[in-house]
Amino acid sequence: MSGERPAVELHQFDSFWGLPNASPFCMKVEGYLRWRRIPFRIVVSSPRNSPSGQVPWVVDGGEVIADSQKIIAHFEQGRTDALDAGLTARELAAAHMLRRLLEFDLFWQINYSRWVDPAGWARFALDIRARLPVPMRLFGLALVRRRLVRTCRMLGLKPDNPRIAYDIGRRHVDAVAQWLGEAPFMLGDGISSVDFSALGVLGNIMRQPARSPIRDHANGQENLVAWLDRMWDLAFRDWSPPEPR
Ligand SMILES: N[C@@H](CCC(=O)N[C@@H](CS)C(=O)NCC(=O)O)C(=O)O
Repeated sequence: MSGERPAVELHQFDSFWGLPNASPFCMKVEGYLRWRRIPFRIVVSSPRNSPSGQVPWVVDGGEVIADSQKIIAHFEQGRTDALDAGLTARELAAAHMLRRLLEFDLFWQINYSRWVDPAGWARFALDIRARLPVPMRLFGLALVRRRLVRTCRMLGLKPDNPRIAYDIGRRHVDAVAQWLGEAPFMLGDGISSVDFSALGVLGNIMRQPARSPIRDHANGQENLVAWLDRMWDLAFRDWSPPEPR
């Protein structure tokens, strides 16, 4: 219809592994757009085509915005009920620290458990190979893996020592669980943007199909399970995994 705002384009990876997205940053933005009921259409894209070199990015009425946090800020701008608007300086500082723990430290636990831990890679490789076009399967995958292994090593997450790597991860999970306590949301009674960071990261850890020490540990925290159920219901209640291709 003329005059109607065109749907936002959400450029991201295709849905994979029974998750809305196997990238926590893509799942964060998709979860946010669904929660806000902002109409969008997914354009399956690769970081190679992104203005920032990473997914996700959105196109909103010709404006291109990359980076999950900037995307949320873009849509929250000017709203009377803007997420995070009522937070104190101390709560904003806590949100910043929590987001860093989730999107840096726990993000690398996700990469470690899928791409680097030999047991995790054996399973993940089977599933990812089956999804990729032949050139990417033959050449690209090994390059991506080599890069992720190198970064994990620098962070002390070594392929030959999963016990130490997951000990580090368990401490991150425990810190998030302790912080949350019995609150309904990460910063207390009200939802805030850091809940969407956590939805992408903890959703990816706790609801991926393959078991891993970090998945099992997080799913052993009752408050995290209840929080994830709550967030999933708010954001992904209407979502169902696409038919296998
Ligand atoms: N700060 C970015 C991080 C996005 C990100 O790391 N995306 C990953 C996929 S999970 C990516 O595109 N990686 C490709 C690369 O860095 O080359 C955000 O919040 O959107």
